[in-house]
Amino acid sequence: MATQYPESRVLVIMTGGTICMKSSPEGLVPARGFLEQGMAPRPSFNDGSQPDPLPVFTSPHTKTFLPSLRTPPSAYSRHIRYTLFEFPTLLDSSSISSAGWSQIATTLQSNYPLFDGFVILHGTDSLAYTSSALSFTLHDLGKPVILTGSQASIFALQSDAVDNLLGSLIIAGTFMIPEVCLFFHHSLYRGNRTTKISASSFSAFASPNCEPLATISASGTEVNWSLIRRSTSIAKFSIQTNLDTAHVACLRIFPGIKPEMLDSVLRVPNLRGLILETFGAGNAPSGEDGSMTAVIEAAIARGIIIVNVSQCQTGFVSPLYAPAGALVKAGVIFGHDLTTEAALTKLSYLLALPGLSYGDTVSQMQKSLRGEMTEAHNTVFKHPNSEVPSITDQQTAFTALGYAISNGDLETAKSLLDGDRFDLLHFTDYAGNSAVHIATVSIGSGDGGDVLKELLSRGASVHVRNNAGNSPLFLAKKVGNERAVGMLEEAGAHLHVEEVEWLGVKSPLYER
Ligand code: ASN
Repeated sequence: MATQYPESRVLVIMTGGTICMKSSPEGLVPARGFLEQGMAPRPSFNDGSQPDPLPVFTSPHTKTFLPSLRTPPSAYSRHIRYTLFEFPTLLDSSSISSAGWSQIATTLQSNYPLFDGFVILHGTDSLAYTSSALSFTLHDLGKPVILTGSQASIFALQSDAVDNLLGSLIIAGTFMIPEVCLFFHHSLYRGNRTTKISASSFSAFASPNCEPLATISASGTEVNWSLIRRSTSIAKFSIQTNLDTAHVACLRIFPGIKPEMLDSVLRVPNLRGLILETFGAGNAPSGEDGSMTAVIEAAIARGIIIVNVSQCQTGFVSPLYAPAGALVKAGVIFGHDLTTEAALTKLSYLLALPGLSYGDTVSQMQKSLRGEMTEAHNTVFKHPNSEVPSITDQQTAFTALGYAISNGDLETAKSLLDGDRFDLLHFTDYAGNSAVHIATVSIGSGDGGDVLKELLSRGASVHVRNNAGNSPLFLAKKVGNERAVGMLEEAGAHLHVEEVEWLGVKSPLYER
């Protein structure tokens, strides 16, 4: 059925969790048939238009066509067209492992050019771990990846499943937030900042040291664009699989802990790293005559990386008190405000990176790689005179940017982008054209390409489509601007499925 609104394509990946569970004699277990039984019968997930099946790679070399559905138009005048790929084995998320994270990452990589955004359905028990792990695993991500689940099954009479899933679908198909996020109970969080705080409340997750990236209310979705991170390296999306969770451990310090207990964990054969959950601002007992500290020093001398994170939810670890100072002297890395989930998965990720030396691992551990920790210089930009720039101000600034881009005036473009209009990178004109669209059609053989390069190196998205559904790459190909085509492809751009048809390009990705 033809529709007057554009559509975004979203792939929903089902890994299991309560959201799809049904009762069994053993208790709740994951059940198959989520799209047909859980989504298709609900009008908010299905406008009744019966769209064609969509191609999905169920493994890197196996493409199948899976049934698709379309939501009614959202408040953003857009349908979300989606399909759902159920993993062959559905898990209670307490059984997730590094292999499961690799399976998710590989599925995202194979299907990356086919969809505008991704929603991963997952149990809540280990959701914060998986969200953290994926944030490191996915390199140069340019599209939204949103993890969600629910506290009650979608088949239960009273459940949070519909709200969590619908909110995730709409955000993934509407806003170009190129991060691994966790959406729960009306809030979108940076995945690697989250932790599960309730075993039963619908408000099950918190992000204690980072504000939500977006919130949904009756007045719509408010995105906090100043917090959104964008990859600023001009590179294509790639993945790192097989995180080394087998050689890291986590230990919570408690009053009365004995040095032998710590020592026996640190002597697990082939252990490479330990996350030490300490008291308050990073303190641990030094033991009688420094016996605890001696155990730690000896382990570090054997090449084990020990990371200090706080048992407290907010604040950060620092060598303010003498016990924490002793840990610094012993060579323990201070994880600032990392959650345990982020610290554990980050260390597992770094240990899996090929060719990373011990020194590099230690130094990467202390840097923010994906916004997982607050760095001193990581402050959110706020203009002193204007709390939030008004829409008219932004439009004026964006128009000025458009002129600068059209004239190939790099200096003016830079000064506008440097100013207080940080979100000019995601702003669009009345036709939905972003700065990258404008640069793409403006650059010639002269120095105009510098402006496009500048935008890309500031993290401007190559995947945003204008109101006509066109990506910057499509425009560049249409006008035969080879220079722009090259630059955009280098930054990971690809044609959207409908653009392939319009241009008459042959692509094995989309053919049956
Ligand atoms: N045990 C479930 C899981 O994590 C909990 C949930 O999804 N609410 O798979």
